[in-house]
Amino acid sequence: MTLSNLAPIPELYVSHESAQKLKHEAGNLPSWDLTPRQICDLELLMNGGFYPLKGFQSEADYNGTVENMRTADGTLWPIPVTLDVSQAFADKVEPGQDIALRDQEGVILAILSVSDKWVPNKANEAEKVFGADDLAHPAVNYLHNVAGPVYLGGPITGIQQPTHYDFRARRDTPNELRAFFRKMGWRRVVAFQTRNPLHRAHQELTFRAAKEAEANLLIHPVVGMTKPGDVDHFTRVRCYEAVLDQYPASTTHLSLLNLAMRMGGPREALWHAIIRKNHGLTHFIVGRDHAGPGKNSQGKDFYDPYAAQTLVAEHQKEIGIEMVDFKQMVYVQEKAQYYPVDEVPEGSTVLDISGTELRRRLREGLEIPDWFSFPQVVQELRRTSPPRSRQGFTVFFTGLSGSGKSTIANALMVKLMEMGGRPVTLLDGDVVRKHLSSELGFSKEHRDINIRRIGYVASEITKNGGIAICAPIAPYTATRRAVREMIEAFGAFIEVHVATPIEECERRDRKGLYKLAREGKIKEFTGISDPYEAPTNAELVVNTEGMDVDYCAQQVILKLESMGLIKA
Ligand code: PPS
Repeated sequence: MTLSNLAPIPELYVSHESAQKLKHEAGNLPSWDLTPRQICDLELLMNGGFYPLKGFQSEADYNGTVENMRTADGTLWPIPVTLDVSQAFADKVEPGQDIALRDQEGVILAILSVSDKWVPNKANEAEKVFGADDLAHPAVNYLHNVAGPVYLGGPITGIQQPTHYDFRARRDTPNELRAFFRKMGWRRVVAFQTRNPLHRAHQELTFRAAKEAEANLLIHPVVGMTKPGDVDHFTRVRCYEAVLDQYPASTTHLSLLNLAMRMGGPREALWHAIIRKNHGLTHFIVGRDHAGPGKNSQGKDFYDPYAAQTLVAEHQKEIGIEMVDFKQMVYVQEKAQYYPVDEVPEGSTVLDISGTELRRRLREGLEIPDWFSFPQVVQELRRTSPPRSRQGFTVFFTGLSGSGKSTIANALMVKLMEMGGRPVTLLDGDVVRKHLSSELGFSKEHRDINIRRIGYVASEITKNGGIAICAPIAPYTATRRAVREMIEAFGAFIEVHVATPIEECERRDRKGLYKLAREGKIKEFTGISDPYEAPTNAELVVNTEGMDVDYCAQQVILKLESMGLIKA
């Protein structure tokens, strides 16, 4: 029978006095401002969640992890934990040097003694770790479009843990959880990993899993980073708290895990199991399509839905944690009860609501039945996900100079203002360059900064329930995708490709810029001496050739209506 060894796990922190001293000394070191994902990784490195790693992986450990899920000394470790940095920073640092790692406010959290610096083969990392070099996978997209080009590795000296102001009482380090289990006399505990709100099926499943394993239950949701577009963790935690009452008193605990998920399916499930072992758990629930990222660019699932269970089953002994495999629970109408899908009485009516269907009902303000979820959970979800017609959104026009973006955007703005209900802001290319980006030129780097600024402002507007209309050229696919992700975290993103052909734009030449560009007097001019990567998956394509502006704006209005964003 599996019982936990609840002795403390090694952490990477130095004593309080040494930390104070180190902090002073570290002021003179080159310092790296950690990204949100790196802060999550660092926290788990320092508090033992990633035991036995002692820092960001060296090149040899990284290679082993990528190629065969083992670090150089043979330890099972399926997901790379590396410090990606910019080329400019990498040029300033050499192996043998110490660097200070700071959070986003500039607080020094740790010192990294750099032992390795290398340029990774990202395509290979994507293929081996995530199964495909396909940008539809969020971690692959992160790897190519967010992560820096150079990796640094080396041991960490922990100075202090990252500060969290939210849900402090619900966050536990591995040693805090171990101490809690010791204090409660819990020697068999099963963890439930989740990045979604809990509904009745999950409650039923976790309750059964705990019963089967004769164990206490730890609801261990991820609050670091999850899949772009997930319900935000503030809402989720309020939902988890509401569900806690549904379990028998003092059998169940809720603790938040500041992990940055990669959505790596089977490898990620294995990683989750190791992390749970480090938190003092004896059992771990692995469900259907654990940590699955959804569909690939061909519309197929990235992973076999049961590959995660197979991989964890193969390694559970080595990790020292027992897998409890998730039987999908479905509601049987005649019995008014949940059943594992393989135990449903013959001939009965099975009811289920998929995640997509739930989101549709929330979006459209439709009924969510009591058999599906708890009233408090539905109420929380409705509070943060009002129907689409009351949410913020962004209409993002992209197209060549002179394609008609600004004209349609202006017409759209006044039509939306005429309808009323939500504040409307127009972030036109030229206007932004005057007020937000006046120091920028038209190099690739500057265009990217410009578009990201627009994306940031639009995401804030969207988050706060307004309508942002953007109309820059935005010539690069990767940057448009980054903006889409920033915005989709808060509301809808409608990309409108104003696909007026270059010949027509040049014929119009409303600002006389094409002529100057042809004469070489304006450099890096989009469509002439600089690329325009046309969108392949825009929500709407309009061509202004021979069309009047009003008609084009009307097409956008119809699109918004069909998406439920405005009411007829
Ligand atoms: S970008 O690429 O999205 O950052 O461009 P954007 O901010 O939309 O700015 C485009 C406007 O700047 C004028 N302009 C140029 N455009 C493209 N390439 C070069 N080199 C250039 N130099 C100046 C041009 O008037 C664009 O406005 P629109 O409304 O698109 O015609």
